[in-house]
Amino acid sequence: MAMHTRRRVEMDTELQNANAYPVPSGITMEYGTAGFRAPACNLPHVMYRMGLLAVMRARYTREVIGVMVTASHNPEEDNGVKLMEGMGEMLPVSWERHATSFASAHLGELRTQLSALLRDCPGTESSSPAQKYHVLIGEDTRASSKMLAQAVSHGVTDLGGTFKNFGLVTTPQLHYLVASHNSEGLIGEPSLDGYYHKLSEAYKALMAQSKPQPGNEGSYPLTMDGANGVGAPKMAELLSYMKHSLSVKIINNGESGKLNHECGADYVKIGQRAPKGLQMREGRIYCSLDGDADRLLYYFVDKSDTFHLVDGDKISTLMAIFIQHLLKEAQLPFQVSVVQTAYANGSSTHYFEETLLLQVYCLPTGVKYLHAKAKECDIGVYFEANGHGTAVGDALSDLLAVQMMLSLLDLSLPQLYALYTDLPSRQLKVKVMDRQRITTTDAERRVTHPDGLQAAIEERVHRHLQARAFVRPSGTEDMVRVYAEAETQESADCLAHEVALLVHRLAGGVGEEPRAPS
Ligand code: NG1
Ligand code: ZN
Repeated sequence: MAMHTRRRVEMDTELQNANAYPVPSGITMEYGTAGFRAPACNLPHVMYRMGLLAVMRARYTREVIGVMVTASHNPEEDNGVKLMEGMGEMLPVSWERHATSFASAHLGELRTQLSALLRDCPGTESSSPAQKYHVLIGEDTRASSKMLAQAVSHGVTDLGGTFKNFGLVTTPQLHYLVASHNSEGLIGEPSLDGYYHKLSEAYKALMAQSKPQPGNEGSYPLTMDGANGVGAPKMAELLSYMKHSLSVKIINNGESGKLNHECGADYVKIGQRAPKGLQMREGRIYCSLDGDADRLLYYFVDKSDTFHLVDGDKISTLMAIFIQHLLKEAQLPFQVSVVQTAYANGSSTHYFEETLLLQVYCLPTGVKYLHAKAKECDIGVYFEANGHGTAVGDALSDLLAVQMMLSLLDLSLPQLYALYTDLPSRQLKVKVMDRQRITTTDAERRVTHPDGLQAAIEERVHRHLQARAFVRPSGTEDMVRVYAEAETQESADCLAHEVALLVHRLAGGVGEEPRAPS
């Protein structure tokens, strides 16, 4: 009874900021692969509610919870939020539905949902005052991020939680801060200084084992495109810890350009071209981050100025080779497996299976799925083709890892690129009335609804050589994504366009029919 009274008091006297965050009419959102994403103006109420949910989750897990305000590679006008916990993992799938129902709950419903969650919290009755529930907040460089982070903090304090807003951090830096807080410093000092220190010292120690050879990676200067986002200033901070062990020229550092606009990892990957304005030169290597620095891609031009992309698949190739090499040296019998999504280039899958003789798994889009599968393996290597790797996908640590592995294997980026030849591919987007009407199976490689769409896709695929195509609703944009690959670029472009037309016709396309890629 006493327990019941205490809970009621909590619910009745708090939520004093709730009235400042009403749910706008006609807006419903789903907590997807990357949390919530939407135009920033539609998000204040969601942020406030995620502050509340973070405290509930902290209560439930007895751990410090992170809330990152970012929309990653989306345009500057969008924003988003995702929760992270424990050792920096994503919110478990079982709590995503709470996030979804909180996001559109009006005050009365919110109280009911909070009470229901509280009832389910193990050991709530014996817990000490709410002050022990602590939330770490991070923001990207978007103009809206400050105000939205403040809305999160209002949610936290309304439930009696405490928070620390770290301000501008990369998404992976917040993952680190959460994990290091929860491990009481075991994985490093819970501060940005601790993060930089840990990364730079590990890099220096590993690089001390490399014997620079003429013509190896040491002689390829690196230029990094920061997507005009948070990764640029954070890379500059990291470099100040590296002393002379790494030199990187940073472009698109946010001083003049717009976030993710004609630059950044998504622009480079989708368009298979350099960021706008970058004059690439043979003999240099280049890389791009996305807006919150959890994706990394490399690229270079050859003698004839042809652009070549070293994407997430090629980075996982490098990692798998490196780990195999270490296992061989140490004579350890572990099996290395590679976990991919349907977006992995068919040539990479073939190379892993046939040349490196590794087990390959295909999982639905979203690193949380890949991470879960990788944990079942002896050693699991995973990257999405777009350069998002590991559960936190830290582009800064991945950059150090790539530089280190190339150096220790005495391999150049063009040599890594040449290990196998990607099949030409094309990605397109189609706007439909309700993208959730499209359902898929077999790790998103086959459509199950609407009827007839899968058969029509297959019929088109058969018209092309070495071809494959699939469609799925995006979890981060209000779009259906189309992917096609085939023997030639022309064929891949044509197939992607044909499939996009099918989606438009059979799945309720909005506006004009999709145009052929130019
Ligand atoms: P959606 O919008 O669900 O396709 C995109 C990426 C994912 C993942 C998330 C989160 C592609 C095709 N999709 O998801 O791989 O990185 O963003 O950032 O690249
Ligand atoms: Zn990102």
